[in-house]
Amino acid sequence: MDYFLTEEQTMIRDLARQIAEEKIVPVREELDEKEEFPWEIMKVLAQSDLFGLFIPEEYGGLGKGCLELCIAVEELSRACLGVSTSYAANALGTFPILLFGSEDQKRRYLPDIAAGKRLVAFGLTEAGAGSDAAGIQTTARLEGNEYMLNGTKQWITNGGEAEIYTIIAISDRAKGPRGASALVVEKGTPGFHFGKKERKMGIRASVTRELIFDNCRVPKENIIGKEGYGFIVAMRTLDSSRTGVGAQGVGVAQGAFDEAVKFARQRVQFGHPIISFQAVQHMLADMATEIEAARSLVYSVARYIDGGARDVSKESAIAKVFATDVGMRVTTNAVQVMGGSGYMREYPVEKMMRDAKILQIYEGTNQIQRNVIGQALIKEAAKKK
Ligand code: COS
Repeated sequence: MDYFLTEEQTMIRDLARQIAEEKIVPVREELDEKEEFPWEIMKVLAQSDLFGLFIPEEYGGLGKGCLELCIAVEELSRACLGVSTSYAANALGTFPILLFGSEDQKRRYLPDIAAGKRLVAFGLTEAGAGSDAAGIQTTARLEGNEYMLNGTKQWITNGGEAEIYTIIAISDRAKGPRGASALVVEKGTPGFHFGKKERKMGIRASVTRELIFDNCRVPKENIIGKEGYGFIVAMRTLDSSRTGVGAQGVGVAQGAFDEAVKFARQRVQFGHPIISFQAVQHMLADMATEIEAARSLVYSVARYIDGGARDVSKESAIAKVFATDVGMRVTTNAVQVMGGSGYMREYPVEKMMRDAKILQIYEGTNQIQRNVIGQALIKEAAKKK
């Protein structure tokens, strides 16, 4: 379907697609097997200016929006979700600075991020605070001109590889969610260490580590927004990034669908290619329908965000939940169409199905997304009364 992309958006799509096909597809299996961070590909993305897509021109970026970011993420996800996660998590970590950072922080960090010189990670989740994000225990206590950071962040994408970390911590426990603050912490700050690298079901090219803060002193000027703004910073960040997770769902679904069609045309059973059987055609038809519906939704929400909509919690949750459920269903059905071959590691759909599962879990589980949508519906209904 033609989404009437502008000439620039089409160029971004073609560029990301070319990188995906030429640089990612040939190495994705090896990256997955070795659980290796894709530094070489990150360098290519940096040289192609893709890290600067969503960063304003005044800070060295291309000044594009959510739609362009979604298009790039979708294309990379078509080839490898592990690589696209490393790329998209960089945007997730940057949003706090972009949305709430001071002019000084933007000048200090955004040009390097746009150039792909320094990678970013977002640190909210802890062992006891996943869905219950307000339950974080990491503390940031103001002592003179510094915040003293103590605690451990868990399952942080790009942990260890990134140079810049946007961390949510409690600065005043008595105030509940309003007592959280967001801080920029740089790699190398004394008292900031990395814990174990996690071994995952999928997205193995991306790295997931613990961040450990042990009396880590962070300059007071590294606070993002104001003290007490941390929870809002985190929630607004997730509102901005969840559409991109939806784009990952569209991309991985498209990648798996393409493989299933190619296979179904070649695989002969009962004397005919299996694509000639109605049972297989119907599965492919459902997959194609779902992918197009998910893409339409993700692009529409991205355009809504780029159009300047203020509160996008509900819409970004809708895009995330639908498109990532499609990602899981389509990759699973691609394995089904390909039967025993689909289950074997010599075909990429086995990895795509393993990879897709995380999309229903990270950046807020799909159950939490439904809570967010439900809460928004209650608020809207109350306003109408
Ligand atoms: N934008 C701005 N403010 C928001 C917000 C948003 N999207 N969502 C919530 N808030 C505000 C609320 O208005 C409330 O403020 P007040 O106390 O001033 O009214 C405060 O934040 C707490 O909100 P709420 O009571 O809804 O919080 P809960 O403890 O019930 O937690 C959240 C609900 C939103 C945290 C949960 O639904 C959620 O999204 N969890 C998933 C977290 C996540 O994505 N984890 C992945 C980590 S990063 S990969």
